[in-house]
Amino acid sequence: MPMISTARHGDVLVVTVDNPPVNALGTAVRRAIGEAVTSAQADAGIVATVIGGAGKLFSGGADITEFGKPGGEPGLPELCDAVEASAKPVIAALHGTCFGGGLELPLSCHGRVAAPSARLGLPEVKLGLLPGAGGTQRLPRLVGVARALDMIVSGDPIGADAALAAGLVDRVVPEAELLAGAVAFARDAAARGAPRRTGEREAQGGVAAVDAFTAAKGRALGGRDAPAACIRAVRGAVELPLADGLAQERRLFVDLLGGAQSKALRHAFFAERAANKIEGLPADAKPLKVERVGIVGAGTMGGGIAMTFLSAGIPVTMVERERGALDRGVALIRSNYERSAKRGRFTPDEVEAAMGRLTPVLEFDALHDCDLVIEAAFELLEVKTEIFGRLDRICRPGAILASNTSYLDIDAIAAATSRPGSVLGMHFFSPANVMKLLEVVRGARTEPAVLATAMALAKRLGKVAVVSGVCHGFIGNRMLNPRQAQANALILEGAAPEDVDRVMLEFGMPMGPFQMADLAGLDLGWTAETSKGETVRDILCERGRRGQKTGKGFYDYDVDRRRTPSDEVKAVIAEVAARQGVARRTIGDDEIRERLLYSMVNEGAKILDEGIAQRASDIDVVWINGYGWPATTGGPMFWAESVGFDRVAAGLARHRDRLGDAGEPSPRLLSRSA
Ligand code: T1G
Repeated sequence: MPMISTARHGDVLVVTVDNPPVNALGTAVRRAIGEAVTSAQADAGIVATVIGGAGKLFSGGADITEFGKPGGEPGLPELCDAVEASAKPVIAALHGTCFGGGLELPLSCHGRVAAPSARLGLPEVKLGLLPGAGGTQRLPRLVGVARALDMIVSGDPIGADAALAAGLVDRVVPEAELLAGAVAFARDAAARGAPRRTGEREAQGGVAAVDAFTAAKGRALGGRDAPAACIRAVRGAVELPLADGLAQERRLFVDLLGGAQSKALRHAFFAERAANKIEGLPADAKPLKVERVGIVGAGTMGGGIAMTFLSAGIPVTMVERERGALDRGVALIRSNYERSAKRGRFTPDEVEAAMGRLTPVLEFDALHDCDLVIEAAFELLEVKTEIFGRLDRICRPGAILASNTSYLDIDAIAAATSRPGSVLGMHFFSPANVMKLLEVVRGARTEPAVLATAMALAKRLGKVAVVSGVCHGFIGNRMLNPRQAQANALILEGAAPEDVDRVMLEFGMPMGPFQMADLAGLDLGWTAETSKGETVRDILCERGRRGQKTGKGFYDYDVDRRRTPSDEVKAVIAEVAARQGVARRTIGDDEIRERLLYSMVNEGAKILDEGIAQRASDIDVVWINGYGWPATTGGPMFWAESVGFDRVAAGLARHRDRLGDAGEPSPRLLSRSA
C-alpha cells in the first residue's frame, strides 16, 4: 500500500499522503515525505512543493500506535524542521481533519491553503501529551500566544474561517479548487523569493499573555499533568530561541509520553474505538435503515433520548398515555434546547428544526411506521412486557424494539413479542442528551443485524456504545451495586457519608456514592406503603429526606444545592447500626477506597468471566463515559492492572468478612494475580 503519491503539476511537485484510515504520519509516511521534499530541492524543474492528504482528511496526526516503540527515522520533529529549512517553498493543502502532527507539519510549511471542510487542532493534551513536533513553538508564532494557548491547552479544533482570521491559514478556497489553489499559491510563493519560515517570526503577546492565560485558566487545569507542560512549552516560544524552545518541548513531551496519565488516556482512546467492534459478527450482518424513531414515554429519559435523535436529524414520534405528561415532556425538550442555545450549542434555527422533527402523540398506533421504537417507561418488568406486546402488534414487520431499561431482563421482555430477534436493550445514561455512553444489551435471540444497527446508530448519535450481555444491571450498574453496598455498610460501621464521598472525590470521581444517591433521589424504587423503616434509606425517605429535590437527603442542601453534613442523618445511622448490632469504629481512607473500588474491579472480572462484556477495555469505556471515572487512570480494569491484580486480590482477602459475596474473588482476577 503506497504511503504517499507524488505528481508534477507543471513546476510544482504535489505530495499526497495516502495512509488510510486517517493518514497517520507513521514512519513510512514521514520517510516518504522527507525524501520527496529533499528530491524537490535538487530538481531544477521544481520551484515549490505542495503536501496534501488523500480521502476525507489531511491527517489525524502522528501514528499513536507507534508510541512507546523505537521511533523510526525521520522523527516528526525532524521532518518538520527539514520542511521549514527547505530552500524552496512547501505549501500545505488542508481539508477535513488536520490534528496533532497533522497540523504541526503544515505549521512548518511556508504557507497553508485550506478548504472550508478543514478542522485544525492540536488535541495531544487529550492524550496526556503536548504537541511534540514544534506545535508549541510554531503555533504561537502564527496566531499569537493567547490563541495558541487556548488551542493547545483545550485541544479543541477551529474551522477554516477562524483559522484564516487568526492567521493560521493564508487562503480558504472552495473544496473542489483546493489543489489548484495550493499549487497557484506555491508558485506565487516561489516567485516571491525566500520562503517565509514560521520559526523566524515573533510570537505576539509575549510572557504577559502566558501569565494572563495561567491566571485565568490555571485553576481549571485539574489534576492532569499535560496542560501545565503545554503552558511551560509555549512560554519557551516567547522566552527562548527556536532551537532551545524545540528542545524543551521535546523533553516535556518525552516526560509526558512515559507518564502514567498519558498511557491511561491513550488506552482510553483506543478502548473507545475497540468497543464499537462486535466480536464474531457475521460478515453479512449489515445495519438496517433507521429513518424514523418512536419513543414510548415523555419523561426525563424519554425526553433526553428524543433530543439525542432530534439533534442527529432523525424524526421522532413520542408517545405518552395522557396529555399532561406529553405536554410536559415536549416543554422540557424545548426548554433544554433553549438553555443549550443560550450557551451557543445550537442556533435558534437549529432548535426550531429539531422541534419540527418531533411528533408528540397519545396513540400507540402512530408508531406503526417507525423503524425503531425505544421504550422508556416505568422500570417495572410487568409494565415493559405489556408495552412490548402492544408494540409487537402495532409496529411494522422488521421494526426494532428496544428498551431503555437500566437493569431488567431483556430476554423476558423479548419473550413478550413474536419478534425476539428484533428486541434488544439500548440503555442511555441520564441526562441522555448529554451523557455519551450507550449500553447496547444483546438478548439471547437478538439478531446480529439488529445489534449492528444499534452500534451504527450509536456512532450516528455521537454516542460511545458498548455491547453488554443480559444480567442484572448489565455492566455499569452491576458494578455500581457492590460499591453502593460497601458504602452503605461503611457508614453503619463508623465512616461518615462525607468521608466516603471525599475518598471517591480525591480518587477523581465526579461525585461520591452519597452525593449520587441524593442527586438521583433516595426514593427510587421506594414507596411509603412498602417502606419497612429498617434501613437508613427507608428512614430518611420516611422523614422526607429524599435527596436534592427535597433540599435534604444524606446531606442538607442550601438554595445553591451546596451540601453540608447532617446531624440528623448521623443520628439515624447510629440508630440503625445499634439496632443491627453493628460495632462502630474509626475507618481509614485506604479501607474505604479498597472496599469501594476493589469490589467493583472484582465484579468487573466476574462480568468478563461470564462473557457479559466482550473485553476488559469495554468495562473501562463504560465507567469513563457513563460515570465519570477519571480517564487519567484508564478505567477500573486498566487501573486495577496498574495497581497490580495481586494487590487487589490481597485487598479482597483482607476485607473478606466485610465484603460478603462481593469479596469472593473472580477466577479471572485470581489468575491475573498469580
Ligand atoms: N494514530 C493511529 N491510529 C489512529 C489515529 C492516530 N493518530 N487516529 C485515529 N486512529 C485510528 C483509530 O484507532 C481507528 O482505528 C481508526 O483510526 C478510525 O478512527 C507528535 C504526538 C482523526 C478525528 O489525537 O481524533 O500527533 O478502530 O474511529 O471517527 O505532536 O480518529 O478502525 O482500528 O476515530 O473518522 C494526535 C486522534 C496524535 C487525533 C478521525 N492526533 N484521532 O475520527 O475515525 S499524537 C489525535 C481522532 C500527535 C504530535 C502528537 C479521530 C479522527 P480502528 P476513528 P473518525
